[in-house]
Amino acid sequence: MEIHPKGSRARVLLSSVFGPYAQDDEFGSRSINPMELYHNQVTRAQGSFSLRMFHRSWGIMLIQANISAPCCVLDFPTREAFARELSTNHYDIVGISAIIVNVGKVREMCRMVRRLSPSSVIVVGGHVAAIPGLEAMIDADHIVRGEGVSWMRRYLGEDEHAPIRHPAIVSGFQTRVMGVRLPERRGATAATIIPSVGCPMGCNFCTTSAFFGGKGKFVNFYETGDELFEVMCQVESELSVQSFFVMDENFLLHRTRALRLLERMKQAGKSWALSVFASANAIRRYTMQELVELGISWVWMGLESPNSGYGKLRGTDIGELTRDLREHGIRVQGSTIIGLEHHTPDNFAEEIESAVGYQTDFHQFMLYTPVPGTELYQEMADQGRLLTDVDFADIHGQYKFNFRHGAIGRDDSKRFLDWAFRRDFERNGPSLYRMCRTMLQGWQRYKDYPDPRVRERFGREAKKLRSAYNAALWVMEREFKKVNRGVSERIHALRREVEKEFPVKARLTAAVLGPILLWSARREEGRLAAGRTYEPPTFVERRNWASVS
Ligand code: B12
Ligand code: SF4
Repeated sequence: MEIHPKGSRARVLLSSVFGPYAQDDEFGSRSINPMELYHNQVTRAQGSFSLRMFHRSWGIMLIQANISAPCCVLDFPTREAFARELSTNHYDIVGISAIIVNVGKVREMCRMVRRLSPSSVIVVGGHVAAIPGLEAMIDADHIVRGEGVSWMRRYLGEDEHAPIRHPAIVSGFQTRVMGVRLPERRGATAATIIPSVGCPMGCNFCTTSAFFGGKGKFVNFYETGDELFEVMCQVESELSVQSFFVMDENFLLHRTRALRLLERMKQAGKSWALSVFASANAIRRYTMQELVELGISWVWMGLESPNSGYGKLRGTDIGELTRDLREHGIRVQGSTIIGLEHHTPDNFAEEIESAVGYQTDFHQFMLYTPVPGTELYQEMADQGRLLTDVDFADIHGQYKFNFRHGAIGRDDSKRFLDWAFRRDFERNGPSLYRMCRTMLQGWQRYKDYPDPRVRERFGREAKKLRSAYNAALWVMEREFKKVNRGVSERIHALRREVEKEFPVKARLTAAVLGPILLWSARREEGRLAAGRTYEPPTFVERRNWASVS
């Protein structure tokens, strides 16, 4: 492979695509597609109770931490900030990171680089690279498919097999709920850890699996539980955290690594909490005791319909599994796909009712979407079912089908999707309430557990439950009377139980903080109704910069 003539002395800019994001514009921003994980695709129908926060662009942070060239990461720039960076600093390489929906922005950014920094080499990476024929759509010098750290190291003439240095990443920031922006105390937010990319299960629609090699393939940054443990200790001390957002598509699938991590955690007395993504078949390979002792406190899992035939669900009673997890204090984020091949207008409501019936703490709904690069995309293309006039900016699973479904029309796909979100909210209540319910179950079950690490973890959660969360329950109970009286009564019962567990503190906070939160939640409802949106701030981070002459 070609190496940049300046090697490690080349100056590198790594940028995410420009905002603002939560608006409709000609570059592909969509108001329906804000830069907020939960509000975008999980809690978006939950009004002021929606959990809102931003996440940094971890791919370019990881690349920056693993090259020795002087490198600037520009995250969430505006077009003006991107132009300013290009004009005020000389860059030999400009790397742009994007996903498919943002291809229009990549095109514009390449154009800007050619104009403002004509001698820069343009490298485009991330999921956008999966678009067939991308070379003809954008003016870039290199389009990188798959893992980027090793590519960039090779391009700079560095050792691509050197150990991966993990950056200290605070997983989310500017969190707000019920109109209140949560204080950003050091150590209060989980750190992101990225053990691998890709997933060997290779479900036909899965874009992350396909991008990193497909079925049977993935890239491990940390092979063993020992390596992972060391990295987590390093990040723990850098950020003073005890909880981790583990960004691995199927963390529990790597059982030997996970169990070795557990061993090391036990030896060192680590009371860590882990939020993970895992498929049902992977979760089933652990006992509840193992999961709890490993600190699994939140799990994101696919709940594709039992009639869909995906291997990861085979032999699993999803209702029982999700209930079990919650009863052991593990919050469950379910993910349901709308518009699978067997869905019809006749069976759709029943399928959603059964998914909603799992009562997971969070529930993501996504349209079945053939995304470029996946097996499903190829199948649909071969069958002539892809709709060719859909803008890439609208292919993300939260708008309308980009293919011809056998029984459901395009406009109906959107209606069904919106209905699923609404139904989940109305039937189960705000996710914030459901989370509190699971946390209480965990506390009640494990407060006297023999392993002090486990007691300590549930104790930390209980602290939140008896303070701000109980005040939030007080508000939700009131506000939900208008939506579903039955749910409001369930919230009331939960609040009573919390107050029985923590009689003084919980009652006091509900009485003092409750009315303030109620006021702020109502104010937020007003703002949202008036069209208020939220955008992440721009980050500029330079590394190895002092060595630049
Ligand atoms: C965190 C996250 C977000 C964050 C935003 C992060 C950000 N700052 O942009 C939030 C929550 C806001 C978000 C939003 C959305 N997301 Co998102 N997100 C993720 C998630 C969970 C993790 C990304 C990550 O950091 N991975 C770990 C890093 C290490 O991997 P990576 O980013 O792929 O980077 C590696 C390579 O791609 C490559 N690389 C990346 N950039 C570059 C740049 C250069 C120059 C080079 C050489 C290489 C390179 O090297 C990196 C290291 O190997 C992924 C799922 C996943 N498992 O990756 C989905 C994912 C990226 N999101 C996706 C989607 C569709 C969306 C949304 C449209 C929401 C939706 N409807 O689903 C919105 C779009 C928002 C917007 N307006 O742009 C899809 C992308 C699909 C696709 N094929 O394009 C993914 C893959 C989820 C999925 N399986 O469907 N997302
Ligand atoms: S199990 Fe999940 S992450 Fe793995 S391929 Fe299937 S959908 Fe993708």
